[in-house]
Amino acid sequence: MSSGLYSTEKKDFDKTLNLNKLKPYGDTMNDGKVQLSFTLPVPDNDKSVEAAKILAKKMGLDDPSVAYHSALDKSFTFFVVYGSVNHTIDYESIHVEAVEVDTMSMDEVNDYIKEHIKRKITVVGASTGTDAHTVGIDAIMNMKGFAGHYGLERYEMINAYNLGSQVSNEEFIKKAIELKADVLLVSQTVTQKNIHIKNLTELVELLEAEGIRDKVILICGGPRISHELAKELGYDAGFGPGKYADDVATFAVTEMVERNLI
Ligand code: B12
Repeated sequence: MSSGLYSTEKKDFDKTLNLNKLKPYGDTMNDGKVQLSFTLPVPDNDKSVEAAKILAKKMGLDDPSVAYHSALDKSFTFFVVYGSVNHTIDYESIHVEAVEVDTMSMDEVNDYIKEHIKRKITVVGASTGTDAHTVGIDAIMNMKGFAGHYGLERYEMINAYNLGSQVSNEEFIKKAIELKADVLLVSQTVTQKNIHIKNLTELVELLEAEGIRDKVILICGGPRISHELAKELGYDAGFGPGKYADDVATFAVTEMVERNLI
């Protein structure tokens, strides 16, 4: 059937993908459709629904519609709003500094170490400073791994030491020296008041003062860590969500060989 109510022809729809003016895709190109959710600290009523729409318009949404609203208690309301974003992005002009390695599998990393480094390497990791979050560093290091990626403890050619959380920078460095670490992994989750910047910077300064900064591969990671930020702070690499032990191991071993730290 080519016409009528159930026609599948969509001749009138915009199909132009313009990467200089990129917009969200709902169900046709350039429709700009998005969904957002938020809470307003006011009661759930007609006035607050209107307030949610006005807010959405101010955020750049055309034709916002409140698809869902629900009282969280007497004076807080949760909203789900749909609309079409009127902003566009010049996708072509975006430059992201990213770790550029072709990730090897666990077996390939082990073989690479055997062939190029010819000894087991030592990796020491921790969630440092006052940060109590362990799940990120565990995802990278624990034997059982995370999301289908085995952690570094399972790698035959890696001696992996996970020191846990709330490890001071001084303690971390002491342990790194004692274990003759080749690679240091630092996890930072809490970013309130830029505590992660302060803590990560202090670690670099202490490593420099000890004269060992250039003798180790220094990597940080966490939900708000990018490679770009890590480089700015004096780290060799930074990894955020969606990165796993194999990504980190590949970077670390190839960097060791490149810098002749073998
Ligand atoms: C679980 C959790 C806790 C648990 C932690 C338990 C534990 N043993 O870890 C507990 C209850 C203790 C906790 C406490 C707090 N938490 Co909390 N917590 C969370 C929660 C729900 C999940 C975090 C998590 O486990 N993610 C899963 C892991 C796998 O993801 P990930 O860390 O991003 O790791 C991946 C990558 O980032 C990367 N990665 C991470 N680390 C590293 C390191 C290296 C070297 C590399 C290469 C890669 C890498 O690899 C991982 C896999 O891809 C988040 C909210 C959320 N949904 O994310 C809040 C959250 C992180 N917590 C938060 C806060 C504020 C706190 C507290 C300060 C609350 C309080 N006022 O007391 C305290 C912190 C106290 C302290 N001193 O640190 C905020 C942080 C806000 C901010 N940006 O600063 C969040 C975002 C909640 C929120 N929305 O407000 N928390």
